[in-house]
Amino acid sequence: MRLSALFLPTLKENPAEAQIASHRLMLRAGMIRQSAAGIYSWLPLGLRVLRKIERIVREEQDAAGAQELLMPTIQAADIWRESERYDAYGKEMLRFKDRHDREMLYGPTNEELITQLFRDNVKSYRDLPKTLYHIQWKFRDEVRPRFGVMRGREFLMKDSYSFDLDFEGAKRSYETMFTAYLKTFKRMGLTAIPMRADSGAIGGNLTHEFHVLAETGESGVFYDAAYDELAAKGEIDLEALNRLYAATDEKHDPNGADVPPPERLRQARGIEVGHIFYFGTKYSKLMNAVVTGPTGEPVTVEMGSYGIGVSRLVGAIIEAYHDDRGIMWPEAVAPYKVGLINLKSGDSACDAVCDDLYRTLSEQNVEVLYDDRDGRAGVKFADMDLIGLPWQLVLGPKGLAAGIVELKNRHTGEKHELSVESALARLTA
Ligand code: 5CA
Repeated sequence: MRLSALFLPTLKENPAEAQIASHRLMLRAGMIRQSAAGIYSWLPLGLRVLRKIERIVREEQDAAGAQELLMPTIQAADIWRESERYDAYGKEMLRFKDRHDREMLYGPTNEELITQLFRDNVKSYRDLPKTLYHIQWKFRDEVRPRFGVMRGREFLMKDSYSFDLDFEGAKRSYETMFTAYLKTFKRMGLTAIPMRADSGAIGGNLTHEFHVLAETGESGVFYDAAYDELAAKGEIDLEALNRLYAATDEKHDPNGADVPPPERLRQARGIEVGHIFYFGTKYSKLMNAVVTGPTGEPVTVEMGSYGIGVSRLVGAIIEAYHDDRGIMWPEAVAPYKVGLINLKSGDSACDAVCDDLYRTLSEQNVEVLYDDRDGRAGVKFADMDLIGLPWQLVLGPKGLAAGIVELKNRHTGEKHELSVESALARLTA
């Protein structure tokens, strides 16, 4: 993409309404614009990141055996009456009537709809287990939408739902998702700490919130230092993890684990990027999701639900990866891998070499944003640092004369002067 053509409305000043870094930077880097409180348009640069996160989430869900479908954003009120949540949900649910005076709502989550789909279409234990998911926009009329996409009213969520014949099966489905979540966040460059959440009676041990550590997180998190060691391994022993102390704000471990000694107690703030939950027959009982079991008896299915805040993750990743000049995208979710800076656009020699680099990289499927604008070098450097592409490839008349380009790593700040060929080799390796 040529920057001269890209719809990228960057801002020089910090917008007054933004209180945290990710919100500020998403506005300044031209990723989003607010359309109403907690409701955003995603501009091209922001949308590319959102899509990359979505793709990682999708790949890991598919790898875990979950199947994608797509449910609508608008739902009928009836099914929410069946589950007895229509009144209980309160003002967070956006309700309205269609032209026939039927009560409708903009879905805040999809337990009801998926349970209806399941009960109308699955009749036998032979069709179990099943885990189904979608990636869809939700609406929750939050009292205090804030921090940009972190707590929006309209937001993109991945939600999966598992259906099993018995508790053992449900536990397996839960553990499969648990592992998939760790892999998912790790691929985005994030360490997400799984914290047992308080679920009341039904969930027991089987509910976790995944928190990305960040100073601006909305939740206080307290956990055993051994968590970090377990999390680093990738494949996590859920039993071992569940024995460790972990608690959110109230400092009370829902599982009753003892508070570790001070030297092993980690205290931080966290952003909840995922939440998984076993809820047994809560919905299947009320909504009559029953299959025929192996001996012909009716079995009410066991369910769980598994959410990831896809749009919130964009903000969470920025909270984890930025400095005072801008964003520092991990490569897996960066909108482009390389920013190519032409220091003297309009100079025929510089243009020729840059155009050539741009073409060669594009042909090799390296995603390049090419700053071909007329303008001062300082502005180009500042914009490139702001939008935070992992690599900057800089070419000016001086370098050109000596046959070299500069390759800068946005994370480390390291700069290398290289021949055009070796810069290309590095970026395409
Ligand atoms: N159906 C369940 C799946 S467990 C559910 O809705 N869970 S949830 O309420 O915890 O939401 C799942 C994830 O969506 C949260 O972990 C969070 O990352 C994200 N999320 C929730 N509310 C918002 C919001 N207002 N703005 C942005 N992301 C949100």
